[in-house]
Amino acid sequence: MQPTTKTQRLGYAVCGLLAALTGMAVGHLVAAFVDPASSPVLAVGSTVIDATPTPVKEWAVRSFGTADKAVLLSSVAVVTALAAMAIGLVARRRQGLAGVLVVALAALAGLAAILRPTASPADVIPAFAAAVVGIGVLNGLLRLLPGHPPATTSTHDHESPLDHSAQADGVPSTTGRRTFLVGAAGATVGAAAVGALGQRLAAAPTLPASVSLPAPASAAPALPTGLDGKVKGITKFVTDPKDFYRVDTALVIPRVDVASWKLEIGGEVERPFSLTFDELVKMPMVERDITLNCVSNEVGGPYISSTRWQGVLVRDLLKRAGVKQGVDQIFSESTDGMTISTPIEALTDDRDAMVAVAMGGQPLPARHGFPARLVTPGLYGFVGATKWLTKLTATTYAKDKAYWTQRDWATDGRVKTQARIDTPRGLATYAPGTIVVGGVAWAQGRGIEEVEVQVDKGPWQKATLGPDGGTDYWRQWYWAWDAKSGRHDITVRATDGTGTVQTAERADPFPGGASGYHSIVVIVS
Ligand SMILES: Nc1nc2c(c(=O)[nH]1)N[C@H]1C(S)=C(S)[C@@H](COP(=O)(O)O)O[C@H]1N2
Ligand SMILES: [Mo]
Repeated sequence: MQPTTKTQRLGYAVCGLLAALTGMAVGHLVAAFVDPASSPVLAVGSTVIDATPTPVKEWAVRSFGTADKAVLLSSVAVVTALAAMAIGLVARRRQGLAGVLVVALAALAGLAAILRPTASPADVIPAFAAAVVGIGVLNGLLRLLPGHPPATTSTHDHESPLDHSAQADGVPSTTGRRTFLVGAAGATVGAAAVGALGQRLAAAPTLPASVSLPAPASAAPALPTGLDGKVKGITKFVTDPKDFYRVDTALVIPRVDVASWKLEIGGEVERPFSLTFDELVKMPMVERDITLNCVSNEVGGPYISSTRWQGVLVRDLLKRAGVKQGVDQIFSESTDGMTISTPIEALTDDRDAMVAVAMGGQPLPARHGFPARLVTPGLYGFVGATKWLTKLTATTYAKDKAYWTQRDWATDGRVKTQARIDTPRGLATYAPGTIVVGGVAWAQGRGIEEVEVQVDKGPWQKATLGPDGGTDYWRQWYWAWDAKSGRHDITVRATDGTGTVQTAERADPFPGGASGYHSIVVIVS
C-alpha cells in the first residue's frame, strides 16, 4: 500500500518533531553538566520570562499561580514543536533547507543561553549538541520514511500516487513503514529517557546538608504556641520550610557551591570587602521571626509565609564597609543574575534586615536561596529578599536600576496592612450554628493591633487575636460566628500597630502591592 499524500505529510511532520525533541532532550542532558540554565528549553523560557511585559506576567501569575512556570515551559515546547513540524514538511522538498532551519532553531536557543546574565561561553554547548543531534535524527528518520525522497518528475505540488511507486531505497513500503515506525518510536523513547536523565541530574539536591551553622549570638525567645490546634483550618503560626511559598524567575533552582561562594560588599563604600561562607557565619548572627510576602499576592492570596530566620545583620556588614554619603539604595545580585534594589534605610535602621543563612532552624533550602539570602522585614520580597545572594553594592536609584525597577514596579515596596480569611472556605456550604471564622493578618514593621469581621452589611465584630510573634510577624485571629441559614458575605479588615485601619480601596498587585478587604461568600443551609 502506498502512503497517501496526507500520511506522507504526517510522516515528514513527525520527522521534524522528533528531530527537535531529541535535540532538545540531548541539549537538556548536556546542560546538566555545563550549566542547567543553558538547557535549550530553559534558556528560551527564561528569556521569554524576562521579555514578558509586566501586565502579561501579572496575568500569568494571577491565572496560573505557581504553575506559571509549567505553563510557560509547555508553551515554549508547543511553539517549538509546531516550528519543528513545519521544518519537517520543508524537508519533503528541500532536505538541505530543513537542516539549515534545525540549526537556526538550535542557534536561537544558543543565543538565548549565551545572553543570560550569568552565562559563560560554555553555555552554547547544549545548543550545539541539540543542533548536531537534531540534524542527525532528521536525516536518519527521513532515510527510513517510506517514499522519501519523493520522485521529482512532477514539477507541481500535487502528487499522484504513482509518484511513489518506486521506493528510494527499494524497500517495499509496508516494511518501510514498519521500519520508520520503529525508528520513530526509538527516537521518542530515547528523547524521553535522555531528557528525564538530564532533568534528574540538573535537579540533584546539593549541599545544604553540608554546612554546619554556629549558634546565633542573639537568639530569639521561643515563639508562643499559635492557634493551629485550636482553630480548625487556620494557617499554621510557623510555616514549615517545605511549605514556604516560593516566587522567583529561576527555571532551574541555582546550585551554589558553598566552598567557592563569596559575598562581595562594594560600590560607594570606604572599604570594600568579601566574605567566604565560613567567614560570614563567624560574624555575630541574630535570629528573628519574620513574615515574608510577595508583592504579586492578590488580596486573600497564598504568597505569604512566616519562619524564624538566622543570619548576619546587613547593617553590621555595611558598617564594616563604610557606606559613603549620598547612597540611597543597596543593589543586590544573585548567582542567577537577579538584581534587587533595597532602600538604604531599610537595611540600616533597627528592623534587623539580615543576610540569612538559615530558616526554620535549618540551612536555607536550595529553593529559598542557599547558601545565603537577604531578608528585609517590612518590605515585599521583590525589594528585599534576594535569594542566592552574591553581592551588595552601595549605589543610587539614579545610577543603577534593578530587575523589577526596569519593569516599572515600585521602588519602596513597603508591605501593606492586610488580613486573610483561611476558614471557612469561600463558596462552601456549612450547617447553621457556630462557625469559627479565622485567618492571619499582617503589617510587618507595624504589627497588628486589631482584626474585625463583618457579616453581610452588619457591624464590625472584634476578632480574638492569637499570640504576638513581634511586629514583623503575622498574627492569627478568629471570631465565632452564630451562622443563620442563607448566603452570607464575610469580610475581614485589620488595624496596624499605629492604629491605622487597612485601606478598603482595591488595588492590583502592580506596582506596589494589592490592597482592599478580603471577602468570601459562605452558604449556610
Ligand atoms: N535571585 C532571586 N531572588 C529573589 C527572587 C528572584 O526571582 N530571584 N524573587 C523575589 C521575590 S519577588 C520574592 S516574593 C521572594 C520570595 O522568596 P521565597 O521564594 O523564599 O518565598 O524572593 C525574592 N528573591
Ligand atoms: Mo515577590
